[in-house]
Amino acid sequence: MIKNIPFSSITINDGFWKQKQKMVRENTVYAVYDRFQDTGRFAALECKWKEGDPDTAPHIYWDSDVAKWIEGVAYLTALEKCEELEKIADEAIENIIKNSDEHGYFNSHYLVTEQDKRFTNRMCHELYCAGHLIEAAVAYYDATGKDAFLKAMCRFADYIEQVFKVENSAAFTTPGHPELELALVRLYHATGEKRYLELSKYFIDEHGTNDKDITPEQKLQKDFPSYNQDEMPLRERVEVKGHCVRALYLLCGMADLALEYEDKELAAACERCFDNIVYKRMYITGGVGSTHAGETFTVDYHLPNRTAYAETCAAISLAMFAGRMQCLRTDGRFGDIVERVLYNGMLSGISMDGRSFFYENPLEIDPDFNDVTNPYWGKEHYPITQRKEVFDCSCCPPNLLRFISSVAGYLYSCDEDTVYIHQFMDSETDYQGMRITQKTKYPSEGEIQIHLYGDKKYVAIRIPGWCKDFSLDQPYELKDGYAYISLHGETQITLNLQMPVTMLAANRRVHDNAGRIAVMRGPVVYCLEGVDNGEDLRSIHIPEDAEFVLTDNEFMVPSLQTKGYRPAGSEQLYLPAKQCYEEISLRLIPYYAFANRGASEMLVWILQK
Ligand code: FUB
Ligand code: ZN
Repeated sequence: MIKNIPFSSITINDGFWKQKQKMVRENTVYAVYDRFQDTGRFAALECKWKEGDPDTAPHIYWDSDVAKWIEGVAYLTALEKCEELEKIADEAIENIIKNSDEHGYFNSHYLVTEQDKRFTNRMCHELYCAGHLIEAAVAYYDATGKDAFLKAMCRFADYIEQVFKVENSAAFTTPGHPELELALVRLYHATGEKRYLELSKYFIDEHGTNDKDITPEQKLQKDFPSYNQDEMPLRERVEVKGHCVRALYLLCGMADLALEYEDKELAAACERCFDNIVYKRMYITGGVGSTHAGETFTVDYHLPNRTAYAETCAAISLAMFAGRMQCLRTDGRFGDIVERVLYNGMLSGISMDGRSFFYENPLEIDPDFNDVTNPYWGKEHYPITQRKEVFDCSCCPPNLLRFISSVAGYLYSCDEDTVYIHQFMDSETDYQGMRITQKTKYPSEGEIQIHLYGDKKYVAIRIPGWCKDFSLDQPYELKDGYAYISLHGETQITLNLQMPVTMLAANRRVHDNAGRIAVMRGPVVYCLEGVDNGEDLRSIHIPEDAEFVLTDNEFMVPSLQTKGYRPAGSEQLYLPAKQCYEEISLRLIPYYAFANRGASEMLVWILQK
């Protein structure tokens, strides 16, 4: 069985991800803590709120926000202890344990508002919050050896098993927001208790089969069952639908169980959904979610740029899913998607200083249009144009914290014969007698010096799908996107990935992008910003023979300079198609860096002349 090498066995030494991890350690973890303090998320764990109190009751998913923050602290602690953060986490954990009821149940909303309403409303996130608390408890135990939180979450999981699997006494059968499924697999790995794996399998097997899970009102809403992927048993799925984060956390649980039970049917359903996403429902940035209405997928090739939803959590959950797929079957396509998310659709969700965030990640911004209001129903929905420090639904900031802190977990997998190199980061790894070192300036440069020591027979290095020209200084065999090299003791390998600037077109069915190109270099998607290139970016053309020059490194990877053409200004609303164009110099920056210099137009898909 292929297993990922844990991030805690890997030290990121330098370069891109060293800086990003420094950012989350020094800024993000405290910025998110401060906002969660301000909004009462930590105080809610004390379960002291009562009817009539001035502040609002703890929200139904605040526990998940704090749980992801604790999980992020656990990952930072695993890499390098921090007394201050551990003290805060310990206090929060103490409150969770102290306020759990006699069954082991914890929920800072239901325990103080609707004691008798627990497990009566599938859409109120109880099992979702339980899942994130379980993940946090596992991570905290792995990082610190402190097992009180883990033991408390085992009691909670036992209670959930009793209510949902043994008694079947809840008002619903399966989680209304998947997350618990993947969390129970982690709890099984942490405790060795197979019944947690079996409880996860119970939820996956039951999902989409119980009429009890759809309320009469929901049945009246067209296609509502697809919102939480309830239309059919999961093994029959051929496409993704509904709420993106729900769908992707569910697919993570499905992939986990396909691996644990060698369930080929489940694995095939995962791969069909992966293909549907990657070939028909994903933005070039790795973002998913084509509408704010329901935060959902829509239909094939519907990928509007200005109203893209592309929630940060959805990008993160896509990388989590793809990371699991590479354990089910070795194919470079999965690592390609992890990489696309890493350097684009996830990273755009956090500012360069790590203190503010996007929930929605559009591919085009024009501030003039973002405030279009309608006298009848108010403001048309457009994503915000500047990052915020906290949201009413603040799921993305702590998700970014935990994801970036543990990003090294996407580097390597291994089985008995082979070590798989999926991603490129300047790092060193010491795991079960294997030592792997990477020296690289990736993604700014395509050279990776790899040094291996250990008893594996082969190393398989992912050759990114975007790379059309590479060199290796060792004999290799290319298979499914990986270069396989035989190992004989210590081995030094130099991989050179040529990364010319390339212009990509979208499938003709993606109507928003007709006649337009997007610019990439290596795994990084680029964009134009008004702050560099003036107004009305959508009318700028780039010639198909454009030459690009690498310029500054203001945003960690090279910015690009090229020639563009802007149509001569006109006050006419409609005018002769044959226009005069003025030649202009254009600056392109990495998409992840947009909106760090004030409100500005932004454009990924640029007209091609
Ligand atoms: O549902 C609460 C949060 O909203 C979850 O983290 C995600 O589903 C996000 O869409
Ligand atoms: Zn989110």
